[in-house]
Amino acid sequence: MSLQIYISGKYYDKDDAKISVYDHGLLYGDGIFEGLRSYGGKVFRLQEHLVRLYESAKAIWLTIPISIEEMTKAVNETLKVNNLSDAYIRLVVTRGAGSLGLDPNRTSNPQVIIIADKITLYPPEFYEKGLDIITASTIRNHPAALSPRIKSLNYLNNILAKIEGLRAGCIEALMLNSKGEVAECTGDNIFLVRRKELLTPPIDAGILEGVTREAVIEAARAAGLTVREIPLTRHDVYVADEVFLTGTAAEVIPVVKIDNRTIGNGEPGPVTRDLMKRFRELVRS
Ligand code: PXG
Repeated sequence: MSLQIYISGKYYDKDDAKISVYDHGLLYGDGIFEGLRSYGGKVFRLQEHLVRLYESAKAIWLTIPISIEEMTKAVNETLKVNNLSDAYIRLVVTRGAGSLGLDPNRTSNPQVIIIADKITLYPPEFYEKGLDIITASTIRNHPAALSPRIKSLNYLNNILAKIEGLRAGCIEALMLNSKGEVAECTGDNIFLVRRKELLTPPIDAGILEGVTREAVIEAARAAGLTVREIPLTRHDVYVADEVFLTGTAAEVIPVVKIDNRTIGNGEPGPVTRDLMKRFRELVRS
């Protein structure tokens, strides 16, 4: 049986899962999404992801046609229908099909799409040796233009930075905000370790409030580490003892080089390794 895709209450074979070319999600990137993961059949922090989804919807004046409880059921059911236990889940809510023109009042029926597929992981050597990344010249969206807290279908800001990274041979790229402060990577949040303290940019640096970021902050505090959410500069990154990234896809991944500068001694550090281990235990618990 081919992969079953959920679209607004019905399941379709992967090849038959289709959305109108008049959907404003396609025409204007007018919609929102979430990327989730399940481990052993259980979706990690499903409620947190769904709260963020419904808040993103509210921020763009989009009413999701089903309740958060119905969405919870639909996500779990999509996993079951596809017999998946360790999976990547992509949830998309579009504004729906309408006439041409920006006006969302001319659309009807927002579409809810749930794709549950096999997860493709980064090669293990990235976790063992650490990533080499660059700072992109593309700055993160200004929060007053399009808040990075909204996980919208407008991901071109991140894609442009990702292309800069890829063209430099890196799978991730660091993005700064309009003040020149460190914001986040294209699909991951960033943490520094400095003198046994964990430092990460605050939400008002213009970043996505990552679910993995929150889980790592909790795990670090439970392990007795001090965690501070403070504005950071590239200087802070370059002189850090350790750097790592967090995200649903990457989990916790060390960074050992940024802009051709070696971080710490050039190897994943002890705090990063410990948090990688704690995170793996957390998602399996
Ligand atoms: N910053 C940005 C800009 C992101 O898009 C994160 C940080 C990490 O957030 P979470 O909640 O995942 O810890 C993200 C997450 C995909 C995909 O398919 C993208 C993300 C997550 C999962 C899948 O591109 N972005």
